[in-house]
Amino acid sequence: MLKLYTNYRSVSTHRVRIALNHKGVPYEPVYVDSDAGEHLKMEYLWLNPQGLVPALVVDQNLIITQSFAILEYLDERYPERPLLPEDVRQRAKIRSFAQVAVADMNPLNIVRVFRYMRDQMQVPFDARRKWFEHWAHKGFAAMEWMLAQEPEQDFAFGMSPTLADVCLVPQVHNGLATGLDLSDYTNLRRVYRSCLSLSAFQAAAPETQSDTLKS
Ligand SMILES: N[C@@H](CCC(=O)N[C@@H](CS)C(=O)NCC(=O)O)C(=O)O
Repeated sequence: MLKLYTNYRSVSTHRVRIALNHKGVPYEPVYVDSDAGEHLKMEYLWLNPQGLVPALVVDQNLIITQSFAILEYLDERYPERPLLPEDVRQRAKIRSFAQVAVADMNPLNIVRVFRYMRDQMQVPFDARRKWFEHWAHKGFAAMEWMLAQEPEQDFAFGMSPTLADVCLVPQVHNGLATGLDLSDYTNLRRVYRSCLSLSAFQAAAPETQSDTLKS
């Protein structure tokens, strides 16, 4: 069975849980407590030398890191309920949209960035919060604009979820959980609501994970 190294707070891992649930692929979660520094221990660095979650262990010869690489692997390996459509132009749009979250929003606003600012640069809390809000809104505003160009449908790019929705939902969840005002992003909120009506998204939510319930 697939093993997913995960933790409830990780936006990147949230994406992977959604995709696994959507595909109906069973997996064993292995919880990595980043507050306790487990992600930086040698035992975990063998799996992901970046010291970041997620890591997906497929078998002893294949460990996949980087959530987007994992998402694409899952979509190719389990083609039922595809997360990318046939149409090559639509695929390009979906990837562009998803990468706003994956490549540009999330990396600027993760724990190691804030720890570095706090511990190595002595950046005070208010300035760190300003940084967080600035880069989050830059990304959300671009995504909102991209969706505004599309016909209004249940999901970001059509009538079923794609990688766009898989990458949007964890980012919006994180924004809401950290007190960002997302009221201006009407299209993003509409798509978020549609996604949350699906069990694949509900079962992937941070608040339903076993490591959340323990802490
Ligand atoms: N580009 C990587 C990013 C992974 C990443 O940033 N993981 C975060 C959680 S979302 C992490 O492990 N953070 C630990 C830290 O910042 O110390 C991916 O998409 O998998």
